[in-house]
Amino acid sequence: MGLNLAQKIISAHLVEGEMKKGSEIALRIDQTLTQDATGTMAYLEFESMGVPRVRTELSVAYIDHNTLQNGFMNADDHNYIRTCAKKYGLVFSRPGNGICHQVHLERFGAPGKTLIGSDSHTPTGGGIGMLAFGAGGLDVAVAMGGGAYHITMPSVVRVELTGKLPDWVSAKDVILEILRRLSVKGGVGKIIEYSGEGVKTLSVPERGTITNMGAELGASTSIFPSDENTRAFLKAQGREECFVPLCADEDAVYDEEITVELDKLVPLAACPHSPDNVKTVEELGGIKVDQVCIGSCTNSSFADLLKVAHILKGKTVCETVGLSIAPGSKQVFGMLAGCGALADLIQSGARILESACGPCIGMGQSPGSGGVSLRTFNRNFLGRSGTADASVYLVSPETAAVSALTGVLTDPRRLGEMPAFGMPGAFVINDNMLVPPAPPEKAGEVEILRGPNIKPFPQGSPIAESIECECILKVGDNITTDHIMPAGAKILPYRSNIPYLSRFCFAVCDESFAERAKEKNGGIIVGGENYGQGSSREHAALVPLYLGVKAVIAKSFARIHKANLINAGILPLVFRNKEDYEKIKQGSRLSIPDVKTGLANGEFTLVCDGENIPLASELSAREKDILSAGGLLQYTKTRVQK
Ligand code: MIC
Ligand code: SF4
Repeated sequence: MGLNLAQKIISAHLVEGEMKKGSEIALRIDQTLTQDATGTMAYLEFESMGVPRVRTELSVAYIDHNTLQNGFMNADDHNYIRTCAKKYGLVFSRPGNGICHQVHLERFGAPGKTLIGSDSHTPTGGGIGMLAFGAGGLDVAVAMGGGAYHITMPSVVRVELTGKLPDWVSAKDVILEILRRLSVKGGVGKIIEYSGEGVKTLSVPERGTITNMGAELGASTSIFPSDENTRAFLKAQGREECFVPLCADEDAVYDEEITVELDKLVPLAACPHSPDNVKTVEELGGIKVDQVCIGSCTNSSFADLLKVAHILKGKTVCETVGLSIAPGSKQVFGMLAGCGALADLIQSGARILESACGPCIGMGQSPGSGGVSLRTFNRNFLGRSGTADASVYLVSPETAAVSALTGVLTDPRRLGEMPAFGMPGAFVINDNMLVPPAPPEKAGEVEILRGPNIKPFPQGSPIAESIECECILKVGDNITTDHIMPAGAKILPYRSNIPYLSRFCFAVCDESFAERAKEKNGGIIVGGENYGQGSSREHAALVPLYLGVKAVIAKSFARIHKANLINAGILPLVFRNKEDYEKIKQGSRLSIPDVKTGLANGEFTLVCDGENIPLASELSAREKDILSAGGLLQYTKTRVQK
């Protein structure tokens, strides 16, 4: 029986376990990446492990999220990460060099390699045939130290692409269509593997758009084969030597199969406030638009922005619309300038932002109150734009650009025939913003700079015999880590200061949560389905830990957040009978007697206001040991001591 592509890369990197769906496997990790909003914590954790140098083939530290520098905090964090990179053996991508996923695809991604990154959109690397996972900072720290990455062996879904995209319909519409069909929970526990004739019609950056937003499906990762288009991209990036052809065996077996007919697709939009709330641009009609933002790790490649420049050339942005554009990398930015397209963007009235995440994570460009914002990004969660009552629609760059001109949501197909926007034969290569690490013999001389914004992080304690507390918060389905630990310009600068961050925990759902949690000395949180979807930020576990949260009981969990809870030493428990969710109220008195036995056999009894509710834990033997020890750091330290 043949192997699919995901299985081939997994088997080449398997260090523990069996490639059996649902069982825990450990993978050797070739490359890691961090960004600055999760990176400070990851390097603090790496330092506390006491490993002198990274042990991967390549580790890169990017600065792309917190670039507003509104106060000393961001710059302090940059300096901390820069000096850590120098000392511990990482490449440092300076602020201004671009968004981690875009730059990684351009300069480092290589087919067949494994990559983990402290950012949920790390699967962008699947566009170049890597097996790339988003992970919590601590998992990345362990991988930097040479440790394996543990996951539950996912099932593999084959998405067969047939035909070719019509004019003005693009890669964004492909992934929006898949989100429409599968929902934000549809990819949980799965790897999405693309194949079929349609694959050949998509370039690596287009594939990257699709694998990037596989994160919104909740998928473990997404991957494309490595073929002649991959070779052409690597060659144009001056890295043809990294090319290896890779695809599934002819008789490969998949757990599920779906087909997407590219030629039948139309321009789509994800409506507020979820990436799977997808409708056609046509059926939505001419909604009035106040703002358009183009960029992010989903849609900011050179080809994307060339199309935008072509649409805007010689025209003026509608007078009631604010258009901002952030090129994905210095390479993209520089090439737009070189070919004159940047001048077309500027002349149209677009406001050009630096190459960074920017508005995607609420760092500026918040829409006005009640505003409608069209964005080429990947997430439109409530409040993420920085304006609580804004309506954010996720669209392709083509739809965004034409709508910026008309002032209403507009179908780009009205532009008529589309000129060819081929990939350049050669990208302009200038790696001067990638700083190499100090050679090992000089590493001792590098001083780590720690500004006052960098505070120690909370650490878990060995599992308690029993838990007695209150249900301090009850929330519904699909709670994102943006709800648990919001980002945005006011909060993001404090990512290395957990005590300060804790004031904003769950503020989107309940402004009094943090105060209450402190007053009551923590407690238990109750959630619905897919609890913790979205961003990989481990702050969504570390901050609740700091506030005294002992356990989260949910109908189901999102993968990365569940791992982060375990790593922090917080028990993730699920209802045996989902209807029991209704029995618990915020403020209910809860107790879990005999936690240790529960952990050992996976069965817990929750006593809620006198009634017994059966709970379960879905944990591997290793995860149980981590929770017993009080988190991954304690677990790793005791293993090292032994
Ligand atoms: C995001 O898109 O939400 C982020 C900001 O990139 C996060 C990481 C973070 O919270 O720092 C992610 O996707 O993991
Ligand atoms: Fe940055 Fe947005 Fe991509 Fe997250 S989703 S890495 S914030 S551009």
